[in-house]
Amino acid sequence: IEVEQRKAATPISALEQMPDFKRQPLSAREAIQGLNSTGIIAEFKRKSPSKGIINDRADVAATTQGYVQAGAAVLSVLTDEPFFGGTPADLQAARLANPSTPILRKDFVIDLYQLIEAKAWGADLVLLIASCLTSAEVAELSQEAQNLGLQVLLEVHDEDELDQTLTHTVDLVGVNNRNLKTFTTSIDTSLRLVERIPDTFAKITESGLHDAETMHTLFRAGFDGFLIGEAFMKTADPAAALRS
Ligand code: IGP
Repeated sequence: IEVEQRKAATPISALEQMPDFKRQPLSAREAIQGLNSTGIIAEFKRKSPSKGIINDRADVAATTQGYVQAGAAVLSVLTDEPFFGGTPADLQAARLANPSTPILRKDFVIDLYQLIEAKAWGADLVLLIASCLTSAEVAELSQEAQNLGLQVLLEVHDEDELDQTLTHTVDLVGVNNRNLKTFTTSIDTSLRLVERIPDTFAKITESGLHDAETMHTLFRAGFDGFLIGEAFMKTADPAAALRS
């Protein structure tokens, strides 16, 4: 519904006029798989359906800049307002504050229009969630993202989603440890699925990561990247939480 409203207010031709639409996107994949990368994708998230308000004071520019200084390889910025309290302005502010770090537009992408928005707002990659899309939609949207020069992180929760939706136009595969029905997280999901992801994709483990030991276990299991939100955002100084 909000997508329809934005479409009516801002035609594609207007998005294409925005300065960042012409920007050359950065490679999240390289940032994560590079030799000295921490592999950390640090997320800016004010609230969530599972936790309610996590942090309603943090400033997006200062927080994302702090994340980068603390070693984040990639940033993730929520742009979904109803569930996560994110806005397009958050993504644009993160872009402005961090010119050389890849940024993920974290949202429920179901439409080509949202890919064009992502590019216009300064994102380098987009999330496609297998549980929200058919395999044909994943194929089509990931191809369109690639045409725009955006990388794609495909999020899966189980073997079926992975087997049915994985396609060569995806760059990174994320295993979400959060069960969307119960909201509980278990890294067993990641440990189970990692072997099924071909090495041609960067492998990301998402959600419920709170300590270095768990990350080390997941690193040894074969993950290149770690998507972390709440563990940082629930503190008064999210970037300090990443440093420690
Ligand atoms: C981060 P956490 O538990 O560290 O805050 O999780 C991220 O994985 C989570 O925000 C997320 C998400 C999503 C949010 C994963 N997939 C899809 C919105 C939509």
